[in-house]
Amino acid sequence: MQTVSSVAAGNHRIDALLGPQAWAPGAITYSFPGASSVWSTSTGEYAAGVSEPFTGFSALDTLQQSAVVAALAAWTAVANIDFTAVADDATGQGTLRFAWSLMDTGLQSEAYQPDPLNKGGDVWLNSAAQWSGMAPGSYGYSTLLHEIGHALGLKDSALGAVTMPPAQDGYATTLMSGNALASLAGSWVDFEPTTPMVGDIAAIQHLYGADTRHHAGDDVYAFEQGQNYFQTLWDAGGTDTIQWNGLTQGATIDLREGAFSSLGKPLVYWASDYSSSQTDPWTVAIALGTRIEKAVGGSAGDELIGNDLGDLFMGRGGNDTIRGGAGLDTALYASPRAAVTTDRLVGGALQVSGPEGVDTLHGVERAQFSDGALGFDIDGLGGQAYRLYRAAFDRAPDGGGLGFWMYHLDRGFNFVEAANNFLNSAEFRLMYGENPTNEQFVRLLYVHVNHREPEPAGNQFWLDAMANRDGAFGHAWTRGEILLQFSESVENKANVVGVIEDGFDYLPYLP
Ligand SMILES: [Ca+2]
Ligand SMILES: [Ca+2]
Ligand SMILES: [Ca+2]
Repeated sequence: MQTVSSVAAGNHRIDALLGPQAWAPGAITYSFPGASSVWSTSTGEYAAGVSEPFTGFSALDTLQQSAVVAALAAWTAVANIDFTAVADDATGQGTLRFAWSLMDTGLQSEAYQPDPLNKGGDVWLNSAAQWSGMAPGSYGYSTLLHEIGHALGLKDSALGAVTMPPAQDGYATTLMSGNALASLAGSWVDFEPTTPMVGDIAAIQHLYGADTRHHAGDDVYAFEQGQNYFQTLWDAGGTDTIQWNGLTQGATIDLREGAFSSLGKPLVYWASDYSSSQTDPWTVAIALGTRIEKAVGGSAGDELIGNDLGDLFMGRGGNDTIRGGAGLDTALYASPRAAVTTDRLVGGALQVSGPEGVDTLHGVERAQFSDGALGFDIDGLGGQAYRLYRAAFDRAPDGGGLGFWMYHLDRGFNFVEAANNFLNSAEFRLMYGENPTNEQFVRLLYVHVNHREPEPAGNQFWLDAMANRDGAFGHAWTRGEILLQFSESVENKANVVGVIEDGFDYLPYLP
């Protein structure tokens, strides 16, 4: 099959995994050689009569073939690669071929990298080596993933001109590494990767493009206490959830690209000679370019970490720590609003206490309950909408109205336009009169927002701004702009903060 030269990505973690060639675009065939298979002995191909395929050749049994098909699928899931099974006999054979051979006992397996030669893409498994089955999680299965990586054009992470930085030269980054744990040369792990890992996915996508159809819908990735996991999630789109079903064991779920979550049994890493071991809780990574929108914790205390976008968090039972990061983040509760109390802690975090435990929320802007919601973003759009109500109407907002405006402001509705809507409302006209003069308008703002008569200098300032006196204000400020200035004034903020700092109630708007 035709090959193309690999082009460096300029990204060390990718380039450390690139072999010289990859397959040209198009479906890649594979086959399982048997007794009727033929092997080229032309120049550059297999040497006649010696070594593989002529020494100790045997075919894979059906169980082993199934394991190969699963391992191939693990690569097609992440990259724009399609495999087609073909017969392997005198009339033809696949580009990738999988069979047993008899090699040195020190070798587990080997593969020929992409090459226009016939043997390019051939994968040989050593029948003299130890194989503890080929189920996902076994060394046998990860060996298949590794050799298919070679057969597709990836190289060993520690060989060649560009090598993986030592801190990343382990399975957590790449199963093309010889170390299970990056800091421990030649180390082993009790449960092997079941998918290509973060670096492998980035490298194979660099060569072939990403699979943009894999799990493109809404997916729930559920993980169970007591189970082993070691994998990377590649998900092409949709609204997706990582759900931890732990009963007594807490998890960390980290929704950031490239980050690891601790889900299931910790991994046990062993030194190359099994003289020592260490455990590591980090088992499930999110591929670069994959966005998971929601984290659901288990019954115990969990840590849920968001990415830079708007995340959804459901801590469920236990005392959870939730870190929203950037974006408009929401904590979800099954409890009714009235069952929960909230308290803003020193430093700004929110403590939410109720039937689902005592949770600590950092950088989480909203909480949603079975029958209502709370806004915590007193400096964000929610707090601004709340203050606009207080400023315009001199009262606490009604939950439905506040929810309506938060919904639209969250989605980019112009704040001055929102203020104009308040000015034009029947409630405002009742308080300010149908057609107040500028002087009346400013005085009533002082009375309703600041609860006092205007001081002369301040009064004059607003009147000057509305007239753009001497051109000093850029333009004549509209009443909507003036209302917003009062709403976001230090004085109004100080008047309101005590009421809203532990969260302000609203009813989520459902368009
Ligand atoms: Ca999805
Ligand atoms: Ca909780
Ligand atoms: Ca976030």
